[in-house]
Amino acid sequence: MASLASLPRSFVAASLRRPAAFTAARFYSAKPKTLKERLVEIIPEKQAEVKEFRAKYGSRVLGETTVDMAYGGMRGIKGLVTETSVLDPEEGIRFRGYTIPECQQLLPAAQPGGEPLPEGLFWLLTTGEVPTAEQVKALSADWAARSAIPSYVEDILDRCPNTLHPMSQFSLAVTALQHESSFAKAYQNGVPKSQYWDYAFEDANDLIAKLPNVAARIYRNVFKDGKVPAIDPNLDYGANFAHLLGYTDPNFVELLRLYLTIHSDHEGGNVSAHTTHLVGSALSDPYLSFAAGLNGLAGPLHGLANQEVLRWIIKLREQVGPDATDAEIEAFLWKTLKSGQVVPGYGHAVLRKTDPRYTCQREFALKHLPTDPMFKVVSQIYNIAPKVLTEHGKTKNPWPNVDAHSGVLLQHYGFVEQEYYTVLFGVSRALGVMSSLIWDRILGLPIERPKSLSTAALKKMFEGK
Ligand code: HAX
Repeated sequence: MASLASLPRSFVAASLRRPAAFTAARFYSAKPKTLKERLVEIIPEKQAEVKEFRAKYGSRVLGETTVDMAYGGMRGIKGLVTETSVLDPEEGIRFRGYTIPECQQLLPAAQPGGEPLPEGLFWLLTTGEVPTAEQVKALSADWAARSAIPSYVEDILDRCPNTLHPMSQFSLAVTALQHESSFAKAYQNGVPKSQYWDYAFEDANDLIAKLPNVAARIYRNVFKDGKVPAIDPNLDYGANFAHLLGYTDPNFVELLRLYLTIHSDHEGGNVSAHTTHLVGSALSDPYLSFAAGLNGLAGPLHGLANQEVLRWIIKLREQVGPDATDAEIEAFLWKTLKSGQVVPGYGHAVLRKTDPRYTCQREFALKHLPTDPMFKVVSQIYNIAPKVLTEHGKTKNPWPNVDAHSGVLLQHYGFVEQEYYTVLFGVSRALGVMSSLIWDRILGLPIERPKSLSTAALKKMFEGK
């Protein structure tokens, strides 16, 4: 065993600041804790915290619900608990309390100063703690070891017509993977409720690990020659996914790591997160729950907006030429609005400022592709669209969201197949919704069943008839 004197001073100082159990583990074992081992330590404390909080404040009022809220997509109703992230209308997302720039600083990267590894973000979302580089490396290896998909799933994908949208193929394959669910099997075997989280954890990690193989097979089948290379057990998740898709440029790999990190989680009320949580509340296993969430992500007002943005920009360039002036872009924005369509990539149900996920992608573009002609158009739109949308006077938020920028980065590296973009979003979204689902089962959250009313019932409440 190492003596205190033989250890580097920084390690000793850091160890002394850590809780006793953690410090002891670092001393007596050379092996860092796995994600599951750390989670096992955290769970009793968090369960007790929630129990105590509910006992004290369980009957307190969170807010009021108006008739307009009930008709208006439940906007602003506080009726969900999601532990992994919170969205502030002005500031944007915080993952377990950390902003995106903070995550870029704190989470382990593949190289110094590089983009965060999505495995690190999953660790953070699941435990609330920033992992060490060693812990993330072990998680990368664990996911690589779990990554194989059964041949019947490959067959299902290989039989899909190329014209079936990649998101439909994705959802189909995830539903078929349900055959592998350890949660579903454990439930059938009568496992007690206190152990549900363990099986949900295993399914969540298996599912996330298998997604690059599923997603790359769809990409290769629909757009390339159908051949998918093998996972490299020495690569991290983002690098492996890029390799499976067929992209080797190190800057593309960095982009994918950033992409997978920032699209992961956006608190609990968005369609994909809420759907996954809702379906999971019926104790449908993580595969079925996530497939449901993917079907919501595939809507044009949600994740499909990234495909729509690039389509819209290409249409703009086709109509006004590659060097559109500001006036031409403004006219195209008005034309879109006057024809009753939305401007894709702009507006948000919660945000009231530029989405920090947009800003960090813009920073990536300024660093790596400042002269890309499509980036120039995206920047021009950013200067013009908020003014036009404000004048139009409908949207509560005239600023860009995450989807306004992602496509232009991908196309720079030759990834031009827009219909596939939402699949990339879906792979990332799994990190957020799966960590949330694990916590749903840890906290023993019940089946979700809000109260609905008819217009007749509402009228009776207020008009007495
Ligand atoms: N262009 C034109 N009109 C817009 C608009 C936009 N970008 N954003 C909102 N509006 C309109 C709405 O359609 C609505 O019109 P009606 O009253 O006629 O129904 C009105 O402005 C008020 O809407 P809101 O309260 O500001 O926005 P919502 O919370 O209802 O909707 C949306 C939020 C994101 C769905 C909306 O802004 C939108 O459709 N944006 C374009 C699509 C898009 O970019 N979606 C991705 C959002 C981020 C995300 O989930 N990514 O996955």
